[in-house]
Amino acid sequence: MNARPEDFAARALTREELEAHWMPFTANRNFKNKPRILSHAKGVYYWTAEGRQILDGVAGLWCVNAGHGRKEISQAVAASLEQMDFGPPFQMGHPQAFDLANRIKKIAPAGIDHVFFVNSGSEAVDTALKIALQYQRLKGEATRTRLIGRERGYHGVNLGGTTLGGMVANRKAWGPVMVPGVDHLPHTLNIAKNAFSKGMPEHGAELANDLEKLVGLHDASSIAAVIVEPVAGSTGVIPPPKGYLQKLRELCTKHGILLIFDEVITGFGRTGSAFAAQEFGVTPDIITCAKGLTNGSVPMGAVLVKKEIYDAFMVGPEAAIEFFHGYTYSCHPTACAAGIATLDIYEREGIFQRVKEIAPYWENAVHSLKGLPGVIDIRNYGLVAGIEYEPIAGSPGKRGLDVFLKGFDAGILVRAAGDITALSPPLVIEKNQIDQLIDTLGKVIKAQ
Ligand code: PXG
Ligand code: PLP
Repeated sequence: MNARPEDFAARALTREELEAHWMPFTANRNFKNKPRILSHAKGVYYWTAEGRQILDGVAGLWCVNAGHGRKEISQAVAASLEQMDFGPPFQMGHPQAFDLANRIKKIAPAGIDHVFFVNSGSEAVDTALKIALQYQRLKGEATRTRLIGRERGYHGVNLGGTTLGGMVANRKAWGPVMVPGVDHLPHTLNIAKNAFSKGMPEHGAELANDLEKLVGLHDASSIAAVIVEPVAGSTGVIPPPKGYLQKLRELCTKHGILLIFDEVITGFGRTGSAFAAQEFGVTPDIITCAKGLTNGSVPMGAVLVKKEIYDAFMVGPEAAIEFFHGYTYSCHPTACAAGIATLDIYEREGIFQRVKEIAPYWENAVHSLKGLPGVIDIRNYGLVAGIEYEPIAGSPGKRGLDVFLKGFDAGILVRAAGDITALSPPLVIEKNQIDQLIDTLGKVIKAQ
């Protein structure tokens, strides 16, 4: 008999049953002593195994942009699985992959028109780095091997992304296998100058000039690419200072350095445009994306590149493979079907435009938390926000974690990034649901 959602919810898992699954990015022992098990989801809500309704303030993990339980997606996935469960992606093709690539091209910034499929944001990042390095070689600039990230960046967990990221806990254990020749720009968070900015902060554009310093130190001829998140997400929601991304673009162009925007979180409407590149009017050479591409339903990521980059690879004997890279599950038909159905929803429901319309309401709602005990900054853009707390002396991160845990008990799902609460609800959230999220969060913060 087929399992129904209720069957999963029907009984609590024993401590022993919880043991075999080594949970990712989780305090395993703590979790298994007091598990938080979700059983089903619809719209902007989850339900726990015990039947409690939880308002999803983070779109799952920044990915369920069109809301949960979209039938159009599950039906497309089921039909695709029945038609063809798997198709080899190397030297073979299937229509959905080409269809989805064209659909993405349609909403991508002008000039970014080729798509390489992967299965996650982490794979997208490491693939983008390989593309950047080989592109420089193909252009006769093989000395350009150095890669530049930014402090407080998050670029996934594969080796390239781990090295380029700027979070010490994600890096320190793996020093010997980190990729060589990586440097970092300074991050742009400046609470002293920019606290409680609405949207893009005023101060900090000049921090892009640190790229000149790195060029002065290493020489432009050694640098292949710079990768940044247009809005840093995982490390606590850091919108770019006004003019910063433009300056970074100018410097990259001036020095022949590729600019990669990691849009794993900002892609597919989070900022109010399809991509943050369009929202901020800055076109990178490469975009990495994932998450919202399939509304989180089936794992998939993609690397989008400019025509010049794709064209640079299309040289040599026609029968020769141009890029020795790819995954067994690149452009998996099930994921492609989910992606096409998802982009259909975004287009049909005008979801990116909707973000623009509701963003002012969101901004006012999140900034209403100003003045609550311990709140030292509130940052927002599109449908994302970060609320930062004064750390408890001697216990950094405790306040952020407590808000997450107590929020869950109070019926909201938020994300803790150290002493910052990150919010990124499904893009279909209604005003009354924003009120519910912010009212509950406010009560939790007050009770700290
Ligand atoms: N780049 C960026 C900018 C991301 O936000 C990745 C790459 C990696 O994607 P995958 O699909 O490999 O996870 C991400 C993912 C958090 C959190 O706590 C954020 C992510 C992942 C896990 C936790 O905010 N973003
Ligand atoms: N390890 C082994 C032994 C493999 O055969 C393969 C793929 O064929 C991989 C790893 C890579 O797996 P994937 O293509 O799913 O990333």
